[in-house]
Amino acid sequence: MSTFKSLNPTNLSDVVVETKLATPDEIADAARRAKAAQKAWAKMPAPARGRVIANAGRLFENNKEALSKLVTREMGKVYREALGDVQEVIDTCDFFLGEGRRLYGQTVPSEMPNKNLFTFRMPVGTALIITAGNFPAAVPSWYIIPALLTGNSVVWKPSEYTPAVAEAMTAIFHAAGVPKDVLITVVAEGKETFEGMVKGLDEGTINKVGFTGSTEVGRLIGAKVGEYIQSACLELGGKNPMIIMPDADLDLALDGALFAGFGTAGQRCTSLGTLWIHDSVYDKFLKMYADKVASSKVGDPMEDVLFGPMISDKYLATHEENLKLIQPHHTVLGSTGIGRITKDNPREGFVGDPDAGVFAHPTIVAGIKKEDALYSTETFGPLVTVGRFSTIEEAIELGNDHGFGLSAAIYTSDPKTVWTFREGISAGMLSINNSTSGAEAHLPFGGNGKSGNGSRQSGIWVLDVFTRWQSLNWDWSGKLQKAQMDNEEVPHNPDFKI
Ligand code: UN1
Repeated sequence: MSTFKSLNPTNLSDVVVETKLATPDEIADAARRAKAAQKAWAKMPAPARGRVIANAGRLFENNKEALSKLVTREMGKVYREALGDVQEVIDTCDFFLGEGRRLYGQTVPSEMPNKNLFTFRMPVGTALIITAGNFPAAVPSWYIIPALLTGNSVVWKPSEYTPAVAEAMTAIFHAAGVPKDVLITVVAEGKETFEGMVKGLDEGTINKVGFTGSTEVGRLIGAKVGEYIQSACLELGGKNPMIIMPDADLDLALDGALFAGFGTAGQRCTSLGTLWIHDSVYDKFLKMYADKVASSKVGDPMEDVLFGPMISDKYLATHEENLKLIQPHHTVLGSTGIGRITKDNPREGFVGDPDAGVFAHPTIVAGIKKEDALYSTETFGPLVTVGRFSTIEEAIELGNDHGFGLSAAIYTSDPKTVWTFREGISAGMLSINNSTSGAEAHLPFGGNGKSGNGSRQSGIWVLDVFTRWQSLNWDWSGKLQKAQMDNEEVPHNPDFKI
């Protein structure tokens, strides 16, 4: 039996939990059990399922501090952000508890007399939900809550780096009244998860796959699922641009760029990728940014710091690989070193013991050009690239041309620039005078191009992920009325002129 030790990235000697890793057969078995439980769950009236979601919301609220502390302990984001991560679960419960009493279908007029048309939302069946470690509470809840509310059962495969948070969340859902087999959590590694998924697809026990993670893995999952005439809900990477126009409020932009670039140690899919600064304010704003980052506190995530450790040593290793993409024409700013923070490679003002955990220096790489590998590489760590532009059209092109399209932001005070940006930028989520990260839990969340296949989470939009439209036509005329053929024509005069 293989196991995985989930370590506290602030203090690697603290083992949060040692968890059993599921085999492909165990994943397929979980899908069979979840499938068997789904029909009875779907039979429960949607308002009653909404009550269960309401119970879950209250339990998440009552356990907010404890769960947030676990989030910080297991994945390392600062406590204030962990509270936000859990708050997003509560917000999602708040939204969907009411959806149980709506879940509207439509009544549609028929072209025939004495005939009525209707639409109904049908659950898809059993969903396999595969999520990442950076938002161990919020992002899974964006899938699990609407999937359950709409009458689906769920097999959840959380990140192997956050099994304790997953276990706590699953226990809360069960305590709220979700039957054990309607939500089954399995911790597994990527390869085994993929094999288990294929078994479930073969057996017809997995009817929807939701995946949040890298573009590379999303492509594999999307292609495989497509063979089974299914479409996956894919929330993938980003290289999110932030554009600073000459008329921007630079102090405001500074706060936005700091949080977007280094919040969650840059490990949000919505984190700032490249900061594009207009020529006229380039030197001034770059200096403001570099000074601010250099003087910000990094370290123990329970203290008042900009960011804590990386999620795990694996994420640190990827960050260190990305640092190799820095070229001689780049200028590196923002810290007293690059790479891992240690006693021998110190960060000025570090809070805590860097050697105990997996901490990385914040790094600004200025002078980025379109030809550079860093222009189009999602770095998923405390690394922000900075480049310059002279027209809004050029900035939009730079913001789009790498092919990612998740989130994008602009700082300006000119409405004309705002609308030019809105129309031209291809990302799914835009911010005006705000960070690329920090989306609210009831707006459509998702991206285009390399960031996703157009599916959207959150709010009313995710209902289309977890339900299929069923149409019904009910003829009570007592005779066969053939659509498009037996219609009554209204007499009219086509040659009429006044
Ligand atoms: C993610 O990084 O996968 O918009 C989700 C944000 C958060 C969610 C990020 N509310 O930054």
